[in-house]
Amino acid sequence: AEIAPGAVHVPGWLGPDEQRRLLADCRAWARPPAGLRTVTMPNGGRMSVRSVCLGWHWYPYGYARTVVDGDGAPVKPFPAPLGDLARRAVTEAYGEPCAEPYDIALVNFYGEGAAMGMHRDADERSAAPVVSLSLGDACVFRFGNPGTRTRPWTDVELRSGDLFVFGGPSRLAYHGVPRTRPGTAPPALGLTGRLNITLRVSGLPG
Ligand code: MD3
Ligand code: FE
Repeated sequence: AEIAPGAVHVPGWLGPDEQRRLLADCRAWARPPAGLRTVTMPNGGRMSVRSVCLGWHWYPYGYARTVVDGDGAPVKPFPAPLGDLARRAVTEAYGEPCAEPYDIALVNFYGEGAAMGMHRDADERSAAPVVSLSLGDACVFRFGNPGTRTRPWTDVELRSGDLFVFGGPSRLAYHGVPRTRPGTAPPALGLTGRLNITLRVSGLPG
């Protein structure tokens, strides 16, 4: 379903086996060095989600090859299979792949009570679509508009296995996750909480 121009939601895109495999990979990526960490914003606030990056390390507000705001370790490499997954996801949503290769994965873990305020993802130097994959608990995803952090917005329920692609006019829209729904993960997945994986094109040199 197209929620807004360029914002395409594909519920249940990943089957149970693909979800289990991706979760196992996320657990491996979460281990130190350069593992799961809490991000501190320049104003001193700490994000309630914990995150790990592959390919390029996101910090507020830029990308680096090492965990500049954490253990200082080199960021883990971007796995080629995630590039293939991003390409398939964009093709599923838009009918054709993206010309640029994907080189960033950002994995966000939402424990009970975690949320993400309204923000825009503007640190990439590419207009390529952002690919979002959800695992575990469902959440309320809030999609706003490019010009303002405030209403009008659209709330969409994201569930385990859902794909969302944000490109074109939606690429710089405000968005956030006001709440998750604890206890709604598929029991067979074996995840307490929610994981979101976003795949991105950095636009940065190799
Ligand atoms: C719309 N993550 O990592 S995914 C983020 O569920 C982020 O963890 C949320 O926002 C999460 O930056 C929402 C959906 C999403 C991701 C990136 C976008 C929506 C987007 C980039 C541009 C527009
Ligand atoms: Fe975002």
